[in-house]
Amino acid sequence: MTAEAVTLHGWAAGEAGRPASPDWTIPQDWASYTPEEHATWAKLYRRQAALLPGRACAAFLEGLRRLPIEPDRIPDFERLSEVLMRHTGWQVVAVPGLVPEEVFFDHLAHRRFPAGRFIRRADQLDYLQEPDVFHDVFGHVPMLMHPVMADFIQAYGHGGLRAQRLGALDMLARVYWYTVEFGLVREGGALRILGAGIVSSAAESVFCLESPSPNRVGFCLERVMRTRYRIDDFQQTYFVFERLEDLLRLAEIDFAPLYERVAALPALAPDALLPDDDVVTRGDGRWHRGRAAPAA
Ligand code: HBI
Ligand code: FE
Repeated sequence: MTAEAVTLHGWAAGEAGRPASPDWTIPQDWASYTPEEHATWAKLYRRQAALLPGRACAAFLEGLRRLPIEPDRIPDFERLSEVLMRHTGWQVVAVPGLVPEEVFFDHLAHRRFPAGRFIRRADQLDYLQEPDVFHDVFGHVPMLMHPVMADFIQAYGHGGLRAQRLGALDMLARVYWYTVEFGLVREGGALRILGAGIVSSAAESVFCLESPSPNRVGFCLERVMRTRYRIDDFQQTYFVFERLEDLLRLAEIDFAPLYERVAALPALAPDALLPDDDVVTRGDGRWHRGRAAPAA
């Protein structure tokens, strides 16, 4: 595993290997999933369906309800794409797993969400290194039914291509991480889950909202650009949006001058709190104590 192979999610490009086509898409070949694979989906689905009402944000629950994402079988990407296309103009395309960054960004910029075709093994329900169909489809796709997320993720695709040219991908990746993957949002005064990395994880769905351990801090763009993150464990800090629409305001900002400013400042540890932070809850750090590990 080379340093370049380690990406945003901390996933290494696996032996899934070579692209079948220049954009790395492959046929989903829905008919060839085995009963065991559908059973793994069913287990994961049921576990999350029990946890998420009252924890996930309304946009996620609504998207999940309106899409052909069912308890007992892995979704068919063509059926998903038909519904998504009608609502927000997105499609879901199958890829073997992680794809190179420019391929990933190019898909997003064209409103195509690349989703892992494979599903984790039954003995890997809680942790895996590459994004599979459960993380990608259950975690990300429902949010693509919401116009704000639909536009934000496309803007992230454009922003990714630009950040690559500016040598600022690490800073942009932190924004994606703390929003699309691990963001929280306030709804009716209570905190709710926004991020796909959380809604696709049983343990983190509870930890992020209920544990006294992590910090929860109001979202601030430059602050987040400086903040390293955990790829191997629960987050030590979650950033909170006051409303989902604030996400889209980010897409209107020119990041280039921010990259210059932030690059001159020291990066922050995943558990750092600053005097200017809008602290929602100050964590006691109990979970991570004695679990030190590298952070991206
Ligand atoms: N590929 N399939 C897939 N899914 C991702 O989330 C992904 C990727 N390649 C690159 C990548 N993410 C990140 O490195 C960027 O978002 C920074
Ligand atoms: Fe993801």
